[in-house]
Amino acid sequence: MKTLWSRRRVLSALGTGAFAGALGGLLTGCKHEKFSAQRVIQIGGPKGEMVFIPDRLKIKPGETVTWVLQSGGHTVTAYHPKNHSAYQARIPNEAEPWDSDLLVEKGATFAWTFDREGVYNYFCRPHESVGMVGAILVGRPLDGPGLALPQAELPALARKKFEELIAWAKSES
Ligand SMILES: [Cu+2]
Repeated sequence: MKTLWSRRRVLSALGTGAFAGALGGLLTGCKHEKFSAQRVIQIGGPKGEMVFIPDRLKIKPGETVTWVLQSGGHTVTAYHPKNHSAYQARIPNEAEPWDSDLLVEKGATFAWTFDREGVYNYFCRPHESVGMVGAILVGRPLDGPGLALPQAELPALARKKFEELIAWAKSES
């Protein structure tokens, strides 16, 4: 029942009733104009593509991003040794890492609130090797692990994607 758990986690993270109403609409598949599209990331493309849409997102400190499963089975996982012992952190120092666990039911959601400024790199556990990765820029692109060039141990397609995402983040300063 990972989906239910995720929804509960999302709802518990909500700050206002208006936002909860908007999210309710989203979860039942309706478009809701009050729901900011800028803070929603689709997981998986309409034809099953292994991508996050958009793959890069700039938000303000304190804002919450909601990922919604559109297709396939995926995770939303921060690069951090707590989530995967093979990895160094690629999120700001002292920021908490997140991991959605596997989402498999269309419409399942995962939400995370970003308090600390900087660049956060994340990936999908099953599909990192095909470059299913993304970046969140919170506030300014402060120097930190998320701006470091990708380590050699990352799969080639993920590394290539991060070179592009890191260049984007730096250009947003
Ligand atoms: Cu995936």
